[in-house]
Amino acid sequence: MHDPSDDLMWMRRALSLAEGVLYTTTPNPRVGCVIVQGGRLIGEGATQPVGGPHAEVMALRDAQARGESVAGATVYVTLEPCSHYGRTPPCVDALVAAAPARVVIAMGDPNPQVNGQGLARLRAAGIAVTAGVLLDDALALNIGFIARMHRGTPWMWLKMASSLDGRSALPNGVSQWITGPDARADGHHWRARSCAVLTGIGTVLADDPQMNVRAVSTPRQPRKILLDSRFEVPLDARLLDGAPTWIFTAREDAAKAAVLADRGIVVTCLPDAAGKVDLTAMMQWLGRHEINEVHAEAGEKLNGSLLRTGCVDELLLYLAPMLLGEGAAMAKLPVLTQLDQAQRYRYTDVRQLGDDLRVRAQVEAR
Ligand code: AOF
Ligand code: ZN
Repeated sequence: MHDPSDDLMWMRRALSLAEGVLYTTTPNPRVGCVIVQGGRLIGEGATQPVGGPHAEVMALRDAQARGESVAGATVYVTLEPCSHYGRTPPCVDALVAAAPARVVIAMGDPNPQVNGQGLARLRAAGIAVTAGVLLDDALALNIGFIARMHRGTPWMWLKMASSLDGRSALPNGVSQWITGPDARADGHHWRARSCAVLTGIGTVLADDPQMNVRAVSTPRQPRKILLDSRFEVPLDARLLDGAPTWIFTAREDAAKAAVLADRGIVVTCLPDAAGKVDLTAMMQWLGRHEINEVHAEAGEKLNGSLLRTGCVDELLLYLAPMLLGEGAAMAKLPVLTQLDQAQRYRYTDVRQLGDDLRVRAQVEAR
């Protein structure tokens, strides 16, 4: 018989391997795999950057390199092994060939090309399967991949920094720095794990930000997304350097788009009835282009639009222990007349980072 506490211990290790590739696997999910023979770890691995081997193949290779046989072993993997030919061949084929006695997974693969077939193929080959070990941790690790597979759009978190009274800038525009270095570094961790960092033209014109990852080390810079309804972006904006940028506009300017295209910048015109960028259409466009997680960081106007249109799944709030009185709000939202009109959130995590608080909250279904 298997000891459930062993299953938890090895799955925890597989999850931490997946955590170790948090910044690098997009658009693929982060997956970790551990192979155990007679209570001894004989191989482990994690998903390689897109087009490279999956976690299971890395772990099987690791076992082989150590001269270990996987026959009769237990394989712990944080996601159901794939059963399809994508950019790489099916992991179930490699597993069946290696003949472990048992495969333990945390969560099924929501990819419709897999979706249970991986487990079915393992069982058909006589391999025992246990599913659902540390399921919630596995779900959190790939929240964007799951959202894209289920609903076709990415998971978006909106990062905002403010005083305790919710002010994100002084009336004269000064906003650097409300929160301290620990909160800023944490913000860069969230940028680094995202597939794309999104901001608006207001922020570009006011601050000329780079919108890249600097405070944490990463081999991959996220893509950048600029929302620019009137297509006003200056050609020397710092955001346009570095990782490739996608610009969404509501105004055609073929000549300017051509100049940007030469620099690898894709401009897409997606106007709504009011002459702004159609944010719902943009989210669908991003889903079709394999964006799992969007880190949004903008000014009060775009923040308000993203919230109002239901693009935002999660708030990532950094709260500095100060009061500013007057100043810009975190987000410009319509005036309400009754409390039950307010969008509600559920706190998922609260912690102190340096002098500041970080509050995470997920949107409640309305
Ligand atoms: C696994 N192990 O480590 C990952 C899996 O194009 P491919 O061949 O890289 O396949 C990508 C799909 O494979 C992805 O959409 C998801 O369904 C699954 N990811 N599967 O067995 C892994 N990253
Ligand atoms: Zn695979």
